[in-house]
Amino acid sequence: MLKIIPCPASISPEVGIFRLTPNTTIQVQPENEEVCLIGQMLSEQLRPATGYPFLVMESDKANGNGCIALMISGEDPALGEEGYELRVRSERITLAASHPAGLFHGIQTLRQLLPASIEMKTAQPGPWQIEAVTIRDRPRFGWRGAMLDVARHFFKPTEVKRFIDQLALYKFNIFHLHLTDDQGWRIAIKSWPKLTEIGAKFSVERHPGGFYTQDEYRDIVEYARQRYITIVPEVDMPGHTNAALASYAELNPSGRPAEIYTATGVGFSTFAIHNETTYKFIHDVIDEIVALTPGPYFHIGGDEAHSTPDADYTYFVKRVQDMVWEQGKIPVGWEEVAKAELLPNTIVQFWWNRVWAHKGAEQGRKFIMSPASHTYMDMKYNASTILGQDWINKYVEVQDAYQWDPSTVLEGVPEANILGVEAPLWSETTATTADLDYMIFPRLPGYAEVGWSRLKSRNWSEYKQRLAAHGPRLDALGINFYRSPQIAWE
Ligand code: NGO
Repeated sequence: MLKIIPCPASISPEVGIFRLTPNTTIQVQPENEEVCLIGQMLSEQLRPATGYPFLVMESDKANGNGCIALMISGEDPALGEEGYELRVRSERITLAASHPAGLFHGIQTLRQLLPASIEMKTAQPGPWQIEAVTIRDRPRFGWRGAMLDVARHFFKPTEVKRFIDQLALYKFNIFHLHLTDDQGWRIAIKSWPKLTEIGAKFSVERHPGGFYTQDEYRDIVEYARQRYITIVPEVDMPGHTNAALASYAELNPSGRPAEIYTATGVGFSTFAIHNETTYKFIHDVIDEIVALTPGPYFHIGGDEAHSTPDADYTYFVKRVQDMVWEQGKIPVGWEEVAKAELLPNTIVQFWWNRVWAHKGAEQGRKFIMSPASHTYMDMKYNASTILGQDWINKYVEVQDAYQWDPSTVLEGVPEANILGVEAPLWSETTATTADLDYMIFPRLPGYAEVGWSRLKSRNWSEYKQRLAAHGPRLDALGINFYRSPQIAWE
């Protein structure tokens, strides 16, 4: 059994074995810069553990022996935008896709066909061999996301990139950055500098805060883009705004600045809804972030605005979604936004409350599925998990994270209206990379499979065995994961 996560659409075993040797080269199509870059990334990926050079060579005939050939083939509707075909034979490996994203995802499969020690940073003994096989693969959903809350605890760009690498390994293509909340504002806005001078000082419990300069943010976006991951920036509003309210008096309903807040309660903050300064502010913020963000989405939050009267809330959501749309992005909001009349393109992110989510379904909107009961990576695994939360009154063990299906989460939302899956990591209780690793793994590979693999090929008792084989891989990557007793770790 091949231990690939997410499970590919089709696997056909063949006869033979391919061996990586010091002479193995990576052949890329000439004059295709993107394929060339992917070839370089593959070379860098394989070099440390093998100690082999993996020269990247341009060649238009993928028939050399002892090479890994990467190529863009013609449009193959069966592979779609992100699919790939990987052929391993004793003579060579050929990876083909209609688009570069498919090649990138195919490389992640190739990594998983090699021994776990391929992920080590220092030279390992090998041997580095792969049994012959043909894999044809493509994702079920186009939105396979994870979210990181950098507002409750700030995470440095290097820490964020580490998470992006983890997402890439499991073929995620969306990374949602929750950039602002009551406890912190994490992105520099040049026209409103106090947001970061005041609003970025702290994290929860007055732990150190921080923020991304616009260059740092741009660099994160680019790092993700090279891994075929789209950044979705979120500015949460009109609630969850205390950091902004502490920075600028004029955004408050009272006209007085709020106190800095570093506890973890929710639902107490709101922008002044009937003050034009609020909309001037939001316009500037969206404008600056949009200029740094090539991806098509902008997330307006909208959750838990318990201090905003309902009529004000719907007025606000309508105005802000219009602003996002006029500034060229597709608005996304947590399910509460469906209380308002939504633009045809506004996307609803389901997390908990079915009443509001159903309003979105009645409006025929597209959905991202993030049910807290399955996808919240800040939920405890069991009663003895030290980190994390349990407000959902349910623990989220590895099986809960894996065994659910996006198409049966919400009645009245046809599969055609489900863009996919997203797993959020809220950071009230997680302050370090080790904390993040522990809450993210080993749940994350499960979300990858929920988003990527066909329902008929998903089966918990078989998945458990594949996940068990990822233990040594996560160890090799230095990931501090939860050794769930549900899994017979290898
Ligand atoms: C809720 C809340 C967040 C919390 C999170 C904790 C949403 C969408 N709003 O999810 O502010 O951090 O729960 O689990």
